[in-house]
Amino acid sequence: MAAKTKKVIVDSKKQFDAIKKQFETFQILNEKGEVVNEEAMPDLTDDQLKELMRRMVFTRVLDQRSISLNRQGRLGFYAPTAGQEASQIATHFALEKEDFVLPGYRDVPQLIWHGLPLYQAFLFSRGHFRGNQMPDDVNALSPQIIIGAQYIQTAGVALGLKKRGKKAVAITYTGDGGASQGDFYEGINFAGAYKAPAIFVVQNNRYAISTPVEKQSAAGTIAQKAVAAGIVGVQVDGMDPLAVYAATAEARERAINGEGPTLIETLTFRYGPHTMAGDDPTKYRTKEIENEWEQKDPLVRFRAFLENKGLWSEEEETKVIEDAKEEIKQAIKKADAEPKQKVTDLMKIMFEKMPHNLEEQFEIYTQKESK
Ligand SMILES: Cc1ncc(C[n+]2csc(CCOP(=O)(O)OP(=O)(O)O)c2C)c(N)n1
Repeated sequence: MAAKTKKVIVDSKKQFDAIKKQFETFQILNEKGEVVNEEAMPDLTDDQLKELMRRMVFTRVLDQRSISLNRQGRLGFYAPTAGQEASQIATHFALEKEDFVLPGYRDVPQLIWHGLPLYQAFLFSRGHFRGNQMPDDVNALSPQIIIGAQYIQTAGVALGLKKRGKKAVAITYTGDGGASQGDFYEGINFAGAYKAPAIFVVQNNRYAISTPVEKQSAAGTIAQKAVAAGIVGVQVDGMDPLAVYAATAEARERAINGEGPTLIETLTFRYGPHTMAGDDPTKYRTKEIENEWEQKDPLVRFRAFLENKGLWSEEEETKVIEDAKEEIKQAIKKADAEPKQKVTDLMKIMFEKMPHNLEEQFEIYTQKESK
């Protein structure tokens, strides 16, 4: 039988308390849109503040329209984004065009703001290969479906940027569920060891489909997982666009100055279902929880902040909404006009040189399609 030690080697409470203190949630705007952290206010012009709001409103409209287009059978795969606009749009707002974006399936808005034409985003949703072909001037990969895999790819892309001497970063996104994957740990660890200019974002929307974050990990925060990788970690109020922007801008600065990657955990919530493929959130979360999070809404909060500064009005927002609806309408038309994809298209884009064992099948399909 093992003898009981007399000395307390680790005071577990002390250790956990110290970690908790280190990863307190960073916030600039409270739920009412009041500035509670003046010294952390990012240096954004009035026009930039308005542009950030415009992009978040556009993204909310896009979400609403995408959900109804999906219900009409006009879109395929769709993962709702409402509630997560600050986490998505304000992280992206801190980037430059030369930065690389490696999104997950819920991160189509960041791709659009990075330059992916909207009609191509709709084609992605329809499983059309054109939706996965980034234009040459858009530094991005198409959305990753394998949970966490983009974290490893980001470490590699970031290291590539560093080796080529580029002053640019690679940013990636996953959810709280993704932060339990092996790929997540491998990605942050590798990037840390090589001081690769990466920004790893975890949008902690509290559920991995129906699994609550409390069942995901015993760690008090996801941000603290950075410690084991020897990188900087920060937990941010993910419903506060200014805090999200400031934390990302600072992470970018560190990355391009050779100080290595940052793990950013944004505390957020998705109002809708996990995807449009039959998930029913009422089975795993209460109306009270949903109401509680809706009080924190990033658009409501940022609108109040801008209105107080005399920078936003109802008319302005109505115009953004109407313009967004029109843009979406035109993009759907353009997606509808795209030629249907053929089996031979898929085979052609998959291989630079067709493997000989597929050549026969390629011939068969070529003949079938010509009829
Ligand atoms: C490797 C892998 N395992 C399982 C799945 C199935 N799956 C799709 S989404 C999902 C939950 C992911 O949750 P989270 O990372 O929290 O992101 P969220 O969808 O909430 O944004 C799972 C398990 C998958 N796509 N890939």
